[in-house]
Amino acid sequence: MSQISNRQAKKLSDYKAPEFTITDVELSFELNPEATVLTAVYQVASISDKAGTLILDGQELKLLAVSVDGQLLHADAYQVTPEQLILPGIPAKAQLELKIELNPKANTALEGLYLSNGAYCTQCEAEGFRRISYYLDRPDVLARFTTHIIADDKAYPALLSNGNLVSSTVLADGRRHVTWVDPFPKPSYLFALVAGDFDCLRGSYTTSSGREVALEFYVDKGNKDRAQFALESLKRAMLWDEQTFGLEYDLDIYMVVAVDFFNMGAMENKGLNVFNSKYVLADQASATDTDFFNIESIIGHEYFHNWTGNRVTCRDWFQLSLKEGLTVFRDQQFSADMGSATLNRIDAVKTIRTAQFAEDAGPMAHPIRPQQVLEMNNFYTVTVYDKGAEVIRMLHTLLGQDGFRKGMDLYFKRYDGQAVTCDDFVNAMQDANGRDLSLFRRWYQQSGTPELKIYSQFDAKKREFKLLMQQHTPATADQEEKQPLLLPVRVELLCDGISQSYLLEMTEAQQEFSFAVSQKPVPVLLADFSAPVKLQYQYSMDELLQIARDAKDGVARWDAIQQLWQSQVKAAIEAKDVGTTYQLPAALLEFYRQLLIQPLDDLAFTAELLTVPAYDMVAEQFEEIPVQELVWVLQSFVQQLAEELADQWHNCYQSLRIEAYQYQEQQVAKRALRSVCLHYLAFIAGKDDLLTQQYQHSDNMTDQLAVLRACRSAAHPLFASLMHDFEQRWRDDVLVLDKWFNLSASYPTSSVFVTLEQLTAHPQFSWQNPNRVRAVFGAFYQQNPAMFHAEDGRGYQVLADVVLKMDAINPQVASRLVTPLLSWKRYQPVRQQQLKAVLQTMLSKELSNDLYEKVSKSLS
Ligand code: 0A1
Ligand code: ZN
Repeated sequence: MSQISNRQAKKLSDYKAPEFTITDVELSFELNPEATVLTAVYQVASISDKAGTLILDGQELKLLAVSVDGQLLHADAYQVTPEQLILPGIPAKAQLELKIELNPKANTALEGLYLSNGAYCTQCEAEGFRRISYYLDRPDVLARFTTHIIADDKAYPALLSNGNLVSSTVLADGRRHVTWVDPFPKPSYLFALVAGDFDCLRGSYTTSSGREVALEFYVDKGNKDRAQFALESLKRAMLWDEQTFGLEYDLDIYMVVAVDFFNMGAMENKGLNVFNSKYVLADQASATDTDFFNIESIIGHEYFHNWTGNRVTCRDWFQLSLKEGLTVFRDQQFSADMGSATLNRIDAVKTIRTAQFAEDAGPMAHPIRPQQVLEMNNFYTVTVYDKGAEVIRMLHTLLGQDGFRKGMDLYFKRYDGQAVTCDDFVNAMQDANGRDLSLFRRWYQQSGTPELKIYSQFDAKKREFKLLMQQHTPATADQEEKQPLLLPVRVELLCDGISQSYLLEMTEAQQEFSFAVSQKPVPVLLADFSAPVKLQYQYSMDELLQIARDAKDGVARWDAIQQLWQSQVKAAIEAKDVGTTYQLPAALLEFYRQLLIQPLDDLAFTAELLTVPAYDMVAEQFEEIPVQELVWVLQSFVQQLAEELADQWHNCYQSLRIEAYQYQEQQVAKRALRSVCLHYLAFIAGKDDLLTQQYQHSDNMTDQLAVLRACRSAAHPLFASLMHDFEQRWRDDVLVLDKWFNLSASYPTSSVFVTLEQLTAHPQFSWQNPNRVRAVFGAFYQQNPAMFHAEDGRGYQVLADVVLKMDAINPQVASRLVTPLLSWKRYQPVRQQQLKAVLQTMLSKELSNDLYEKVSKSLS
């Protein structure tokens, strides 16, 4: 574990421009698993043109030698601390040469240079380059990089880095020496190196101005066919960015490497993306429709970073949302254009309402531009990413598509090749549109979830309909005082089957809007989820059902059903009628019955409407989460729906004809609806044949997994035997086996505690591999609320033990896993005590900065 010399948080307000910069970097790596030797040559320049002390960042490095302008320095001419190399008396212009030894094999944190199944790879964002070399490891230092890699030619035929390959020669000793030059100045976090023996899938793309770009996907041997979809996705993303934003790719080659050991989803290193293999590899037998969808979206995301992140980068890490919020927004628009805009929007809304609202309500609450950070890796959050994207979306809503595009054009014109701030971005939007966005900027500095209360009044005489709106953001752990925000509120007024749309701009704490109407309308509020807020409005059940049927906006239709379910859950809990005795309203059952008899044209949307909200969605509505009651009520609702509409589920299921698998919109939709039907059918006795039939005879992973998921949720007797079969079939394919790990860990009975022990003893499980650890323990806390919150606190203890174990191996993974333990204030007193106890024990140990920041905040 890294040694912690101090735990000083950094503050945005302390930002200072660097005193030195580095203009050119030449790195030479002689690769060796336990003793890689790096020679790093930097052209250093003082900003003030004066000699001074150069302080470089560095961690866990073995420094072998230092020279300045060709003169080898004596050890007492510089100082090495656990986190810095301090070099006094550096001339205004100097050449610095460092020799460093690295041990990639011992690197289990997967930051810096490490080995993934024998292949060398790097991860430098946010502050990983300092684990490769001493450097000005901050995003506002942009340098041109040249990279030499020297390695055994047989064992590592692929030697890759950023930019273009300029030479490749075999040395007398049989090693190969390659040289890559990246002409675009970049911060160190975008550096990458990969060396290994891969299969390579090649393609090409001709840009709008006619340049030919080589596309290369490097994957584990034997997996080339599984990369085809990712390659096609990349081409679609390249074309989309040209057509939508006029942005063209800028190098001669774009490479993607898929590795199994990776802390996150993927990384946008210039010209050399490194991907978690689960976001590259897919075929119908091994991947689900959701996997295909995620691949297209993440391939798009990393590609879009080439402009929003790489060409224009962040001045400092507090500005992370500058690139991430914007790039998530761009990938969401891309996915919407490739498929269904409504379904994509529904997915984004779910993320905000579950994970992001929970983050705002917990000890790690922060604005999309955080003000204070101890460990940067802790701020790759759903707030910075997804709420950040919502903020960009609001700008898009306020300025319109053309206005937004003008702002983007100005942003690139002004800032290409620079490291800038979120304010610079808003300035470009403001100036391009001649619009004052000062109030809007509060979204960048204020954390928390605004609550928007709306009341309506209808005056029949005046034929006037009024909406009274109040906004209030409750205090968060990081910020007491809150101010009103600029909220774009999309409204539809439904009158006689006709819908009229408006975009209201709320700027004050309280505001009134009136509309001339012929009769009392039903208001559809916050259509398209036009602002990331919690809406409160007293709808009747009839109004909600009318919205679900008649609103123009699909998101609002879906949301009406969500609200209906939320009120049913509350009613069932308040009635203390937990269990099967609570009768779902006849109108709701009838709505479902009709949908099943005559599904909407959009089958995927129909599937969404027919799905009872998940536990985490419902839980977020409660200040104190009644865990067991929620689990129980949701389960009983599913059971009741299954039984009441048994014939309809069955008939609808049977009516959806099976075709040979293709990943194609209508087919995906059909499978989604079939899976929903199947899920309910698993809760009814006598459906074993149907379940077995689908599992045995389907030609794709989506349909097979649907059976396993349904059986898991219903704790169906078939589950054990089907899971056994699945494990036998896929035991040599770790990516697929992760699905089995996931299902095993989310089985909702107390047998899961023994299962968890068996899973970690499985030959394919490895504590060093984040995918495996997340497949087991991520699934346990995210998809098994009944057992994670087991009455005796066992679930908490299991997770706490894993977090501590992981902290010594990989602090980033540990710090993500600890999240569900932090929100102890949201639970009933007994659970609060259990959670606090495990957190206190944790805090008494020597923790990484990552874990310390979160645990200490949650207990303060
Ligand atoms: N920039 C990447 C995400 C990423 C962030 C940090 C990482 O390691 C600590 C790795 C990847 C993205 O947004 O895709
Ligand atoms: Zn990103």
